[in-house]
Parts: sequence; structure tokens; C-alpha cells
Amino acid sequence: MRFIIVLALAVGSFACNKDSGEGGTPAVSTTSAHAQTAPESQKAPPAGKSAGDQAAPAGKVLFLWPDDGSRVFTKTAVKFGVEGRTVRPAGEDATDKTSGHHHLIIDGAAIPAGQMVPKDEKNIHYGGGQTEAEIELTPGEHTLTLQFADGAHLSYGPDWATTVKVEAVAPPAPPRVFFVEPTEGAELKSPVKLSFGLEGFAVRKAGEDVKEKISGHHHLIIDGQPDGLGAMVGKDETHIHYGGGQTEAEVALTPGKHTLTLQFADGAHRSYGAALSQTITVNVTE
Ligand SMILES: [Cu+2]
Repeated sequence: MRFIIVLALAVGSFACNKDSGEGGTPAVSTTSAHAQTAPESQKAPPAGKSAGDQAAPAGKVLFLWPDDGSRVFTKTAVKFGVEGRTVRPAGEDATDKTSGHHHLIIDGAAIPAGQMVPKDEKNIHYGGGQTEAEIELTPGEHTLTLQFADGAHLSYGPDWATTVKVEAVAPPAPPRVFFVEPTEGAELKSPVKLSFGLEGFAVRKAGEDVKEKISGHHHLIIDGQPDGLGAMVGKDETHIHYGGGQTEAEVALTPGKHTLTLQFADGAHRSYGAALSQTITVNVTE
């Protein structure tokens, strides 16, 4: 990949986590700090293990997406983490107590240790070893309980569960992010004019509400890849944040072919994943 020098000529300030002026602020800002907010679910230390669990390694499960208290769409992505035990597909070894798989319990409690996790539309098994999935909720408030269980679906108990509360709202349209301009394969001159399109989600300035998962801001990734769900979008000359809520910008590119990835992310700059991104290839002629 050829070396490129990129000048972000954003049509507004980044406004990441600082007092945002009213819309239309023309200043080019490259100095604002990128908020490195850790997800809530990663802050809490593990709870004490029960006495009967002393042979097991210390650990916990954690919700990587969404955060506790989030407002999400009725169809929402979820992402699971586990520390101290490994994820393994169900059925491979029912006697192995150092591994297991995730279960999602919608509007229900953790399953006592040793009990089989039920299997129905409110007790979802990720027996393939999945750590990321999409679920569908009815509008309103719900609890999502992540429960780790062994290869025979026997629960590791409340010590290996965690619960987040979310409020689900129906999206106004199927969520989608896309380039209005430029278009795939375009031949362009630098600086390149950019226009960002969005459906379903709302554009909102960075830092205004970091738990809201129904809004966010655009990011441009030059000659890179979309960021995974929940990952913090980097901030450097090839990862440009439009934290002021901009939907139009300009970027200087060196001559040659480049990929441009539009990546939508939440108010804390955490990516909505490849599903909320679009990548195009353009050819800069001069
Ligand atoms: Cu950002």
C-alpha cells in the first residue's frame, strides 16, 4: 500500500468530548482528545466466587455490547466476553469445566449452577461458540442476562452471569450507512468532497449520550478496514472522526487508488461494526 499523507479538511470541528459550539463551526480541529471511555461492563472487578467454586479459575462473563442502560433498536447486535474460561462449541466435551458457551436469557434470571439452561425464544444458546449475534426484542424495557454454561448446557451459576437493562425502540427505517458522494469506482481530484448518508440511526454529536445505541457520528477510514462491533474507532490521519455531527467533509488524498470506509459509531466512538459501514474504492487522478 502506497504511503499517503492525509489532511483532514473537515467541515466542522471534531467536537469529541468537549464543549461543542453550535452547528456550522468552521474551524479545522486536529487537537481534540479522543475519549477513551472503557465500556461500563469492563470496569467492574469480578464478583467474589462462591465457596463451592474454589477449584474453578477466577473469572466472569461480560457484556461487550450493549452497555447497561442503553437504548437500542428492537433488532440489535449483542457481543459477549468471558474471562477465566474459554469458549468452546457445545457437546465437544461435556466433562470439561474450564470451557463452555454463552446463553442469552431475555427477561429472566440467571440459572442456578448445575441446572440445564432451557432452550426457547427467551433462552438462546450459542452452542456454536458464538461471541456475537443479533437478537430481536419487542419495544420497551428488557433485561438481557448472559449466562455461561458447560458443554452439556449445565449452568455455571449466577457467578458466571451478568445482566444489562436496555430499552428497545423500533428503528424508523432499516439501519444503513452509505456514501452519497463519492460513488464506487469514481475518478476524482484531491481534495475529495465527501457526503455521508444514513438511514435508521440519527446523527448526534460525539459525547452527548454515550449509552445511546440508536444514534452516533460518522468516521472515515482511509485504506483500512471497518472496526468490529464495540471497538473504539482509532484516531489518526487515516481514521477521521466527524464528532460534530458532520455529514459533509473534504479530504486530501494522494494520487492513486484508495479505499474509503464510512464507519458509523456511537457517542463514545465505539463502532457499530461492519454492518454499519460501507467501503468504496476511488481513483484519485491528481
Ligand atoms: Cu468518533
